[in-house]
Amino acid sequence: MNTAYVALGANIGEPAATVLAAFTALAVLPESRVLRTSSLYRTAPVGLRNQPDFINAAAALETTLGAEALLDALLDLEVRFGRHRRDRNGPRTLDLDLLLYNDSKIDQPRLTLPHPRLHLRAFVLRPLAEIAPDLTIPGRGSVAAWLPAVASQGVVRL
Ligand code: PH2
Ligand code: MG
Ligand code: MG
Repeated sequence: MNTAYVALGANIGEPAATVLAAFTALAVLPESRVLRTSSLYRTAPVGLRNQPDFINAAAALETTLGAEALLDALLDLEVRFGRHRRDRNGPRTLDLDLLLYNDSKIDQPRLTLPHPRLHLRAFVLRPLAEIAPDLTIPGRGSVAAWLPAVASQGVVRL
């Protein structure tokens, strides 16, 4: 059995409803079980600033899917929620990012684990710290230790 952490984000349509529906969709993924889901967070856009605020959240899964199969399942869900590939960096109906898979370190074109920017983003760290306060990011140290560095990023727990 494997443990995986997934980041959820949405900022067009009905983002809060979308993220809640995505929790439900994760719960019915094959060979997988949702262990924990975070609160929803309203977050200021990072990167491309001129776009609506996001709703972000995180989920912990237990799964017998391998990391690549899980990634495929997540990308499939994004499409089912109306995601178009043109929205890279721009507004999106649903973004599902695989953050961690056990303590795997993977560096492949399709998949980098741990997610390479996870430790720099309050919109990922805050929900993750809520569901896994003692979590360690392989090669980077604890989630808790990175939180102060991102304290100035606009994140409000709903
Ligand atoms: N996702 C991005 C880029 N910027 N900003 C916030 N607040 N939330 C996101 O989920 C997000 C972002 C790329 O996936
Ligand atoms: Mg993504
Ligand atoms: Mg993303």
